[in-house]
Amino acid sequence: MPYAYDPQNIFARILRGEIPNKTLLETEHTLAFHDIAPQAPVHVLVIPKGAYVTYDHFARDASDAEIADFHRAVAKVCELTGVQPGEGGEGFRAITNAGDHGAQEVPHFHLHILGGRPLGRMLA
Ligand code: DGP
Repeated sequence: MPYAYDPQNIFARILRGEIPNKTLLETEHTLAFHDIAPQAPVHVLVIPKGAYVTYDHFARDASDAEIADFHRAVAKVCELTGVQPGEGGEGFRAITNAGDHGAQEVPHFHLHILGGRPLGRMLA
């Protein structure tokens, strides 16, 4: 069944306050927190509070308000972490893994924001 959401996934538990996290930003529809196993000096996960499994699920079913709030939160994370190119930062990478071929581990949609060091060229 596509987009079957597991309410026991780790990010759902973080959203319910059952597991601690290092929150960077919280808005009405979005939470951003530091990854537990950072792959770069900046490694923040941005997640919607709604129950969406993957990016395409979110983009299909979330309200315009949720989608706008999410992307504004991404921009705010870039500002807060100082990675935004053009505003004094040196740049970042945004990644979302989806499904088996995408090697998604946590089945709650999340965007990785990575930065703080040169990340090299990577498309796959
Ligand atoms: P992905 O492979 O895209 O599903 O990445 C899942 C990420 O979630 C991975 O970078 C590690 C992170 N992660 C897993 N469990 C926790 C947790 O309990 N807290 C935090 N902050 N991050 C977690």
